[in-house]
Amino acid sequence: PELQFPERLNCAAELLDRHVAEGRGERLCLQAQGVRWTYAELQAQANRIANVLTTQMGLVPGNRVLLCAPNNPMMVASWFAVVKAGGIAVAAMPLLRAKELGTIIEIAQISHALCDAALQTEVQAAQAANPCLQAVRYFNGSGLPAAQALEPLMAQASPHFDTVQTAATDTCLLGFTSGTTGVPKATMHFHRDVMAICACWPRHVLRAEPDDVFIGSPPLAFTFGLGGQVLFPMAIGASMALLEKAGPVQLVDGIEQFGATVVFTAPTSYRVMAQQGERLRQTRLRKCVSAGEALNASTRALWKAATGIEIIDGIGSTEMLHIFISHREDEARPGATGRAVPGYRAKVVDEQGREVPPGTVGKLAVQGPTGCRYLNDSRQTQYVHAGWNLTGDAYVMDADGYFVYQARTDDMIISSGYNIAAPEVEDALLAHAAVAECAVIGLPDSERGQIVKAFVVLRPGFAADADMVKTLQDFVKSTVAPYKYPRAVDFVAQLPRTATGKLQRFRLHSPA
Ligand code: 3UK
Repeated sequence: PELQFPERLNCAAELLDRHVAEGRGERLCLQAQGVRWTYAELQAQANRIANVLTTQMGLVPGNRVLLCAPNNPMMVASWFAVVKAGGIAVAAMPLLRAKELGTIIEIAQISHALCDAALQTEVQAAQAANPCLQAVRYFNGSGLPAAQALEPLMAQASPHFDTVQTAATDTCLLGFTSGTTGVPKATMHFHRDVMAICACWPRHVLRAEPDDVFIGSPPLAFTFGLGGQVLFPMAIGASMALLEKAGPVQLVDGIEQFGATVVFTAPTSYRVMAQQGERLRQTRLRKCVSAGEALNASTRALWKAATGIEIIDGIGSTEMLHIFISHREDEARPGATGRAVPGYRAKVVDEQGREVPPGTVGKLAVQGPTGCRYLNDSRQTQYVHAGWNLTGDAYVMDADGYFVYQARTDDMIISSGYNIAAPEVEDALLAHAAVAECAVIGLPDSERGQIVKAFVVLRPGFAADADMVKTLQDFVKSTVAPYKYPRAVDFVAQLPRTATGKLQRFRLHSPA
């Protein structure tokens, strides 16, 4: 891929202004409930907000701006406004409470905020506790005091704004890690990084067209969602459809209503949506991307049977900004995440950082145009070793360069000397018709060191009793090596997940 960028580069100019300048301003850019914006319209909105930020709110290049909203058009316009003005966009998950917002405001030294009025209570409480946050405006509200509403200022502002000529290596966004463990970390990404992710995975793996309509479930504060639903469609002049609530049901409705052709969501969501296979076959949907968690072979097969579409799996991370191992749908290998994305290199290493032969379990190491840069965080050295990013995942590479996910390195269970990857047992359980969702952990055991314990959410109509435990144990023994079967099984109503839908196995270790 072409990864040479000029010294002066503003990714908002590349993704938004360029289309208007080159005569594509009247193309559809963004749809949402009751909204249809062309590229020119999104640009005008972003420009008005950029003018408000710089002339009314005192923003100067380099300032960090908190963006807090569900996935809606004003969130996208605000993102482009901040980046056009040379600011740094810091998007926060819409469900965060004042205390969590306060942590982000403090770590990122946020000076300005543009937030959805629906989240005003929490943002106001966070602002009261964090004086570095000086100027806040709310959008999408009705009856807000004039001193707080964004739209009245936008109405007076010019729809023209000269995008700030930032350096390619200026930071344009801070992404916070999803917090499966400990205090969140802020990762810094440059204008160049945004263009680099657009030049790698979407061009070589996704291969979407300008007439594609992108849709998805992840919040735009999650770089998986930002890339898949905003940056990638705009890089090719395609369009996005935004959903404020994007559970599996709303997502199927949205695909139908907006004529979406490309969907980004997580494995759990595919499992539920697969029940609507007949309906989905009547839509324009043609490309389905899964990331955030390992995609089980059974979920891939279930989706293909329901819709006829082969899922494009990909592993990415907040630290790397987006996907670095993936595969085209015509090269999918069930059970494998894929191969290194053009532009990236990947290998499996041992504890000493030496590459291990194909077929051996080890730690995943990746290198490419993007990579981990934590903001003021000593944990940088845990992620980056000798120029290689260690993602914290255990992987095996096969002879063809396909990478097969095993577990988070913390989720390898060692029982009586056997290495057991929690996700492999989950995969085996999920293949049973009674299992809706499940999570597997290693439980401390005086005799075996650890034993395999499963938490299972049953599908409606199945009884959570001792017979079911035995049925599931026998089922696992019949499909994977018997020593991997769950010696303990608990039935639960739901599993602990992060705002981005990621399983929090650590919370199952101490069910407080
Ligand atoms: C896990 C996967 C197996 C893996 C992300 C695409 O998930 C994203 O970022 P996060 O920082 O988490 C990173 C970690 O999540 N993971 C993600 N995708 C897969 N494991 N198969 C997968 N396909 O443990 C990784 O280290 O929240 C994903 C694009 C951008 C992202 N930020």
